[in-house]
Amino acid sequence: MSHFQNVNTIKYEGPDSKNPYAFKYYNPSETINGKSMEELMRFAVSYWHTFTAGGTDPFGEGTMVRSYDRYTGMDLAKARLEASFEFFEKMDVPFFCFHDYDIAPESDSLTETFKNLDEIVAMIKDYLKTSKTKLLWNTANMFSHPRWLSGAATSPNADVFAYAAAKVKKGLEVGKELGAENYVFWGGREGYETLLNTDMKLELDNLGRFFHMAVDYAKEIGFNAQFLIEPKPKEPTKHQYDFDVATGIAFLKTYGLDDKFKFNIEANHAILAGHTFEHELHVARIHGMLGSVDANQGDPLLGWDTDEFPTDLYSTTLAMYEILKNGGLGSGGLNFDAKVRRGSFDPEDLFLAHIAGMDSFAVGSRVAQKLIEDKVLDNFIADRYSSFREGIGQDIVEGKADFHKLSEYALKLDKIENISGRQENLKATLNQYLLNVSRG
Ligand code: XUL
Ligand code: CO
Repeated sequence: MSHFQNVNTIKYEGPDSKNPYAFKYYNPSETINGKSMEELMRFAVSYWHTFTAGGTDPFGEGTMVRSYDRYTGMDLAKARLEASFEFFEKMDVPFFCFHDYDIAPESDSLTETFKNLDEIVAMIKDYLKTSKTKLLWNTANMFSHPRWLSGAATSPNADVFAYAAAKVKKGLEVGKELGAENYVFWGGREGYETLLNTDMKLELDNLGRFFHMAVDYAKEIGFNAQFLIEPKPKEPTKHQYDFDVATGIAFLKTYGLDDKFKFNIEANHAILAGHTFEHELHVARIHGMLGSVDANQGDPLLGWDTDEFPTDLYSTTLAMYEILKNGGLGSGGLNFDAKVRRGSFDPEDLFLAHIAGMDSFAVGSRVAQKLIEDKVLDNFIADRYSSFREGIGQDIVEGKADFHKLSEYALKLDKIENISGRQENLKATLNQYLLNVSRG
């Protein structure tokens, strides 16, 4: 049966198209710096927002109207799966992502939970034989069930730690079975509420131990996916341990894990951490740890993780700038960790939302590539730091200066001449590129 009978496969029709069910800017085969848009952006649909979530919020019930609403339990899981592969095909996306809990119902018995999972995983494996859409990453939900109330690998309860290990062990096996290119760790409840009841050192050491066990097990079973940490500063916990990329790097280096992990950076999480999306991408990139992206956007008027579909062209442009400078995302991709608003309850809205996100990133990729080609920012930045390419600056960079030499030099300086940072002009140039380049 068809779950989306009102929608056909979405095609590129160009910027003048008035067809809502067509891409205006995302042209999968168009080349950006030697890669097709499809290969460069590697879009993924997130199973949880698109198929599992029903539109509940803390104040109200779900609003989504879906073809599989009449089912429950495993029947619901199977109907959703059928809908998901129809959706992937019609959206023509190369990837999808899921938590174990999104694809198969959990029960209080771990044995039964794994049995449910195995049944659905076998079905996914069958779909993957003929589907163009592959698994970008999978992960374990270790935050929804009440057992995780004080964390998973950072729980004060060793039984919970063991349970979490069993879930991730299974997740790694599932990832291998389905050919996942990455495995994600988002620290759902890995954080704390108050130091009055928390042994932070033990919790962090345990998290380090947990990640080492995961690395060892993946190696043991020959699962070669890239491991990714997804930072988020708060929500659901008050103090989340993987606060942002910089905190994550410090953690990974402290526990000797920095060569085993990269980051999955989510736009809305960056904002919650008080950063821009591009800041987080940049920090990861300059440390060689930009792995994948959860593409969404927050709302500046709301202080929580609203997970909106990305439509802000400044943000997509500056994000694609970092991604292109990174030489692409390697085994990562742009996963729409984004949900339609409660008022957008039709199944068709799922297509319209993904089109909006994919078109926005397509514009961003074109504009960013042109900015890079024309060396607009590179030249400006090179000039701004030119004092480090000659004289005393070169000595500093080459390690030929110490405080004696620098102080001698400074004492002889008549006056210091700074140059303008030209921020406003650079923003105007960005606007000019956005308006001139976006149409392709
Ligand atoms: C939560 C979030 C998660 C992760 C995967 O804010 O982003 O969905 O992406 O667990
Ligand atoms: Co996410």
